Amino acid sequence: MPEPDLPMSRLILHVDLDAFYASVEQRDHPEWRGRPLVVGAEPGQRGVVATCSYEARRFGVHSAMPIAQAVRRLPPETIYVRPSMARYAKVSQQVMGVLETVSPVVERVSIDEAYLDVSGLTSLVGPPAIIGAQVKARIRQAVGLTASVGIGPNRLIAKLASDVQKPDGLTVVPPEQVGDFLAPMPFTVLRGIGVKTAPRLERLGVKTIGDVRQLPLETLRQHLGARTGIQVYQQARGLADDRIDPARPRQSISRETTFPEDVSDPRILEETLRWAAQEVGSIARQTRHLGRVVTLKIRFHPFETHTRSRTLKVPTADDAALFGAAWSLFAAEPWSGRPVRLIGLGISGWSATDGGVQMDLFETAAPEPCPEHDRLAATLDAIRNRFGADAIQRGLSRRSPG
Ligand code: DCP
Ligand code: MG
Repeated sequence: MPEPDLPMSRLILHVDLDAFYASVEQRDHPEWRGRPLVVGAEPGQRGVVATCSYEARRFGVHSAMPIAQAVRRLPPETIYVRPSMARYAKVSQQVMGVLETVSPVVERVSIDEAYLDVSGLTSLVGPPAIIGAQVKARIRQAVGLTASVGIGPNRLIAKLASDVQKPDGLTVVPPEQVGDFLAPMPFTVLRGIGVKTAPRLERLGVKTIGDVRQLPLETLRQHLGARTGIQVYQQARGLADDRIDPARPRQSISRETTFPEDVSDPRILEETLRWAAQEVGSIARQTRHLGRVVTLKIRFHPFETHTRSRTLKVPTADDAALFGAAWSLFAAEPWSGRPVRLIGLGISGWSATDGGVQMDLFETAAPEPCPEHDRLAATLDAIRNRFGADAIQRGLSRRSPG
């Protein structure tokens, strides 16, 4: 079968801040710069690392590692701080504001990362490397933080490119270099490869994306199913989604955490789900999605995965409602004490008919049947900025989910 041509037209930029929470802390506390720093649970308490500075990563510490394990690895001069979500959310808003001055087509995908379509900028600004350097410089100027930028013909290439030279990286992958760029990477970075599909490819002797490219489409369809087969076939050739849409209707919005070591402490699971709810809620509000269906995903050692869903009476994008629903799904099962490999939550079941996105609830006064609920959802981020995340969390967690 002939190799398909790569699309020539789009220029997609992915930007991801470096060690985001930790970098904000080092920015605001100059005496902490250049030192290992962990943002997350307090040492001696239960909980996990939210993130850590690159100085701490040298000791093998990373996000979602239990704090006790991190403490064992890190030197005594390490700084430990609790997260200040309000501050990070504010910096995130500032960064997204900067990106909107670069291109009108910005899609925020998490607290510290976004995609931009910069196709139209080459004639105005210059080649992709200049555009990327400008984005980094503007972020640094506005908020004093470094970001890593990847530029390529689509989302997949841009995202992988932003990751290869972290921190403070800038990687441009022109269409004609996409094949060489992907070939040595592990095939697991491709979208759609999960715990079921990865072993199937491994049994075929596949390790890298270059190996995947050696397989005929028919073989991939046979082993992965028709849909995933063709998706993996195309991605291995650098073909992927190149649409950037600030308010893209999505099937679902979700966040999950895979623990480096299995966790059975319910407090760690609770804290991790709270973080996921904050991320999901924040993205849903930003992209104007209200969903009715909250899904809890959990995986026990080694690959036993369960999902449980609950349909809420009132559609929501509210962190506390999301967390409450997911946590009650967890509590309703006889899972207590079992070692958990992965936990996460998602929202779907959008409430409107206009392509899944309901704008009105955010624009106008909150509707029946629960005005208080929707007003709270819409203003949650603003209140967080003023009073701090803890105040909000305590206040909302007393309300009943849904
Ligand atoms: N985060 C978290 N818990 C996780 C993963 C992330 O609380 N399991 C938070 C802390 C991070 C922020 O989200 O600072 C952004 O996540 P990233 O995956 O982008 O990680 P960092 O920005 O910290 O590091 P990197 O330089 O690898 O992007
Ligand atoms: Mg980051």
